[in-house]
Amino acid sequence: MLIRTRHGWEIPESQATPEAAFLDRRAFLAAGAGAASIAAGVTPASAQWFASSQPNLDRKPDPTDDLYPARQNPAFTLDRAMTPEIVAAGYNNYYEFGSSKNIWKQAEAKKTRPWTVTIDGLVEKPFEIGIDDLIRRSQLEERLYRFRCVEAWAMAVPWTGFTMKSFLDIAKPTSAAKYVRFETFKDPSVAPGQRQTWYPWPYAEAITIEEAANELPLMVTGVYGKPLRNQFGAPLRLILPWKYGFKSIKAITRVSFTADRPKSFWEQLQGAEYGFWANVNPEVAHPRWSQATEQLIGTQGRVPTQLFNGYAAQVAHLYKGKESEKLYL
Ligand SMILES: Nc1nc2c(c(=O)[nH]1)N[C@H]1C(S)=C(S)[C@@H](COP(=O)(O)O)O[C@H]1N2
Ligand SMILES: [Mo]
Repeated sequence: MLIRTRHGWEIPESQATPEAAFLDRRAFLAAGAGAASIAAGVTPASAQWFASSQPNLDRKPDPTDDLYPARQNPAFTLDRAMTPEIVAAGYNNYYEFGSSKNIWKQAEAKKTRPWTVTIDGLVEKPFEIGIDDLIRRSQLEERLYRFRCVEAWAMAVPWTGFTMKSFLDIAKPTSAAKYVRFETFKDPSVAPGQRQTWYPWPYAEAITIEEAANELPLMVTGVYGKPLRNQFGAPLRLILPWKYGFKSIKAITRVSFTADRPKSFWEQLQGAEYGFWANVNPEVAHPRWSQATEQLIGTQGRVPTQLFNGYAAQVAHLYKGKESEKLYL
């Protein structure tokens, strides 16, 4: 993603960090000893840096622990190995806590209880709901999804959550609602990234009501068979597996239904590179890099990127008649 400094220098995340080298070190460490050929590239300094940043997978009790693991929905299968938890939990984008991938420690500072979600805008009646009420009113399931960041890295993860479709039944939008806008908390006292006032905090994202009603969008409350860790966006985030990862907003505090198309965080920052639709397409390059292939984090491998990240059967129909729009940016 874009990193904006006070001076307006703009460096894409994929060029700002030597990602390939970083990932190879991670793969080596995650695999344990024995990968001598990979180890050859590890300098003492970088190895030490990596070791000191490896995520701690210990967990504190969570009020929803009894709901995990949830039943896995067999309709969603993978064509690749699952990304190990130790890899996914240590390689995150969460700009509230910094612009590096290594934010798991900083993210632990965020309290995720009490947590209220506000539902407002074009709904029958605006209301607030406590996160534990919302989770217990919903049907949790586990789904294995591919996940593709706009920076051309990818992972495969077992998310747990409830469908956005079922959330619409709770929220009760009116027939005037055309878009759903999601917003993250704003608290610069615990999220140092939010002291960078040139970003348009709070992080916000939006989809159409038709996209929201599709079977794929998941309101995610857990991952790897347990409640979400903070770095993944606890206690509630969205997952839209056919879109670039920046659409999958973390730490949701407000869901608003609107008639006009909202502008997202990244669209406000750099609309020419990060648009509203952001559907994955290997043939439409980002203005600064190709999207044809993707790096599977935790491995040495790159694989071809798939149209709609492999979910065309479920979502391609949503875009019929919209071909004049920038559907893949
Ligand atoms: N609130 C918030 N949500 C966010 C982001 C963020 O910085 N803040 N980053 C996005 C981007 S760019 C990606 S790729 C995914 C990363 O999700 P992960 O860390 O669980 O892999 O979260 C998305 N959701
Ligand atoms: Mo991303």
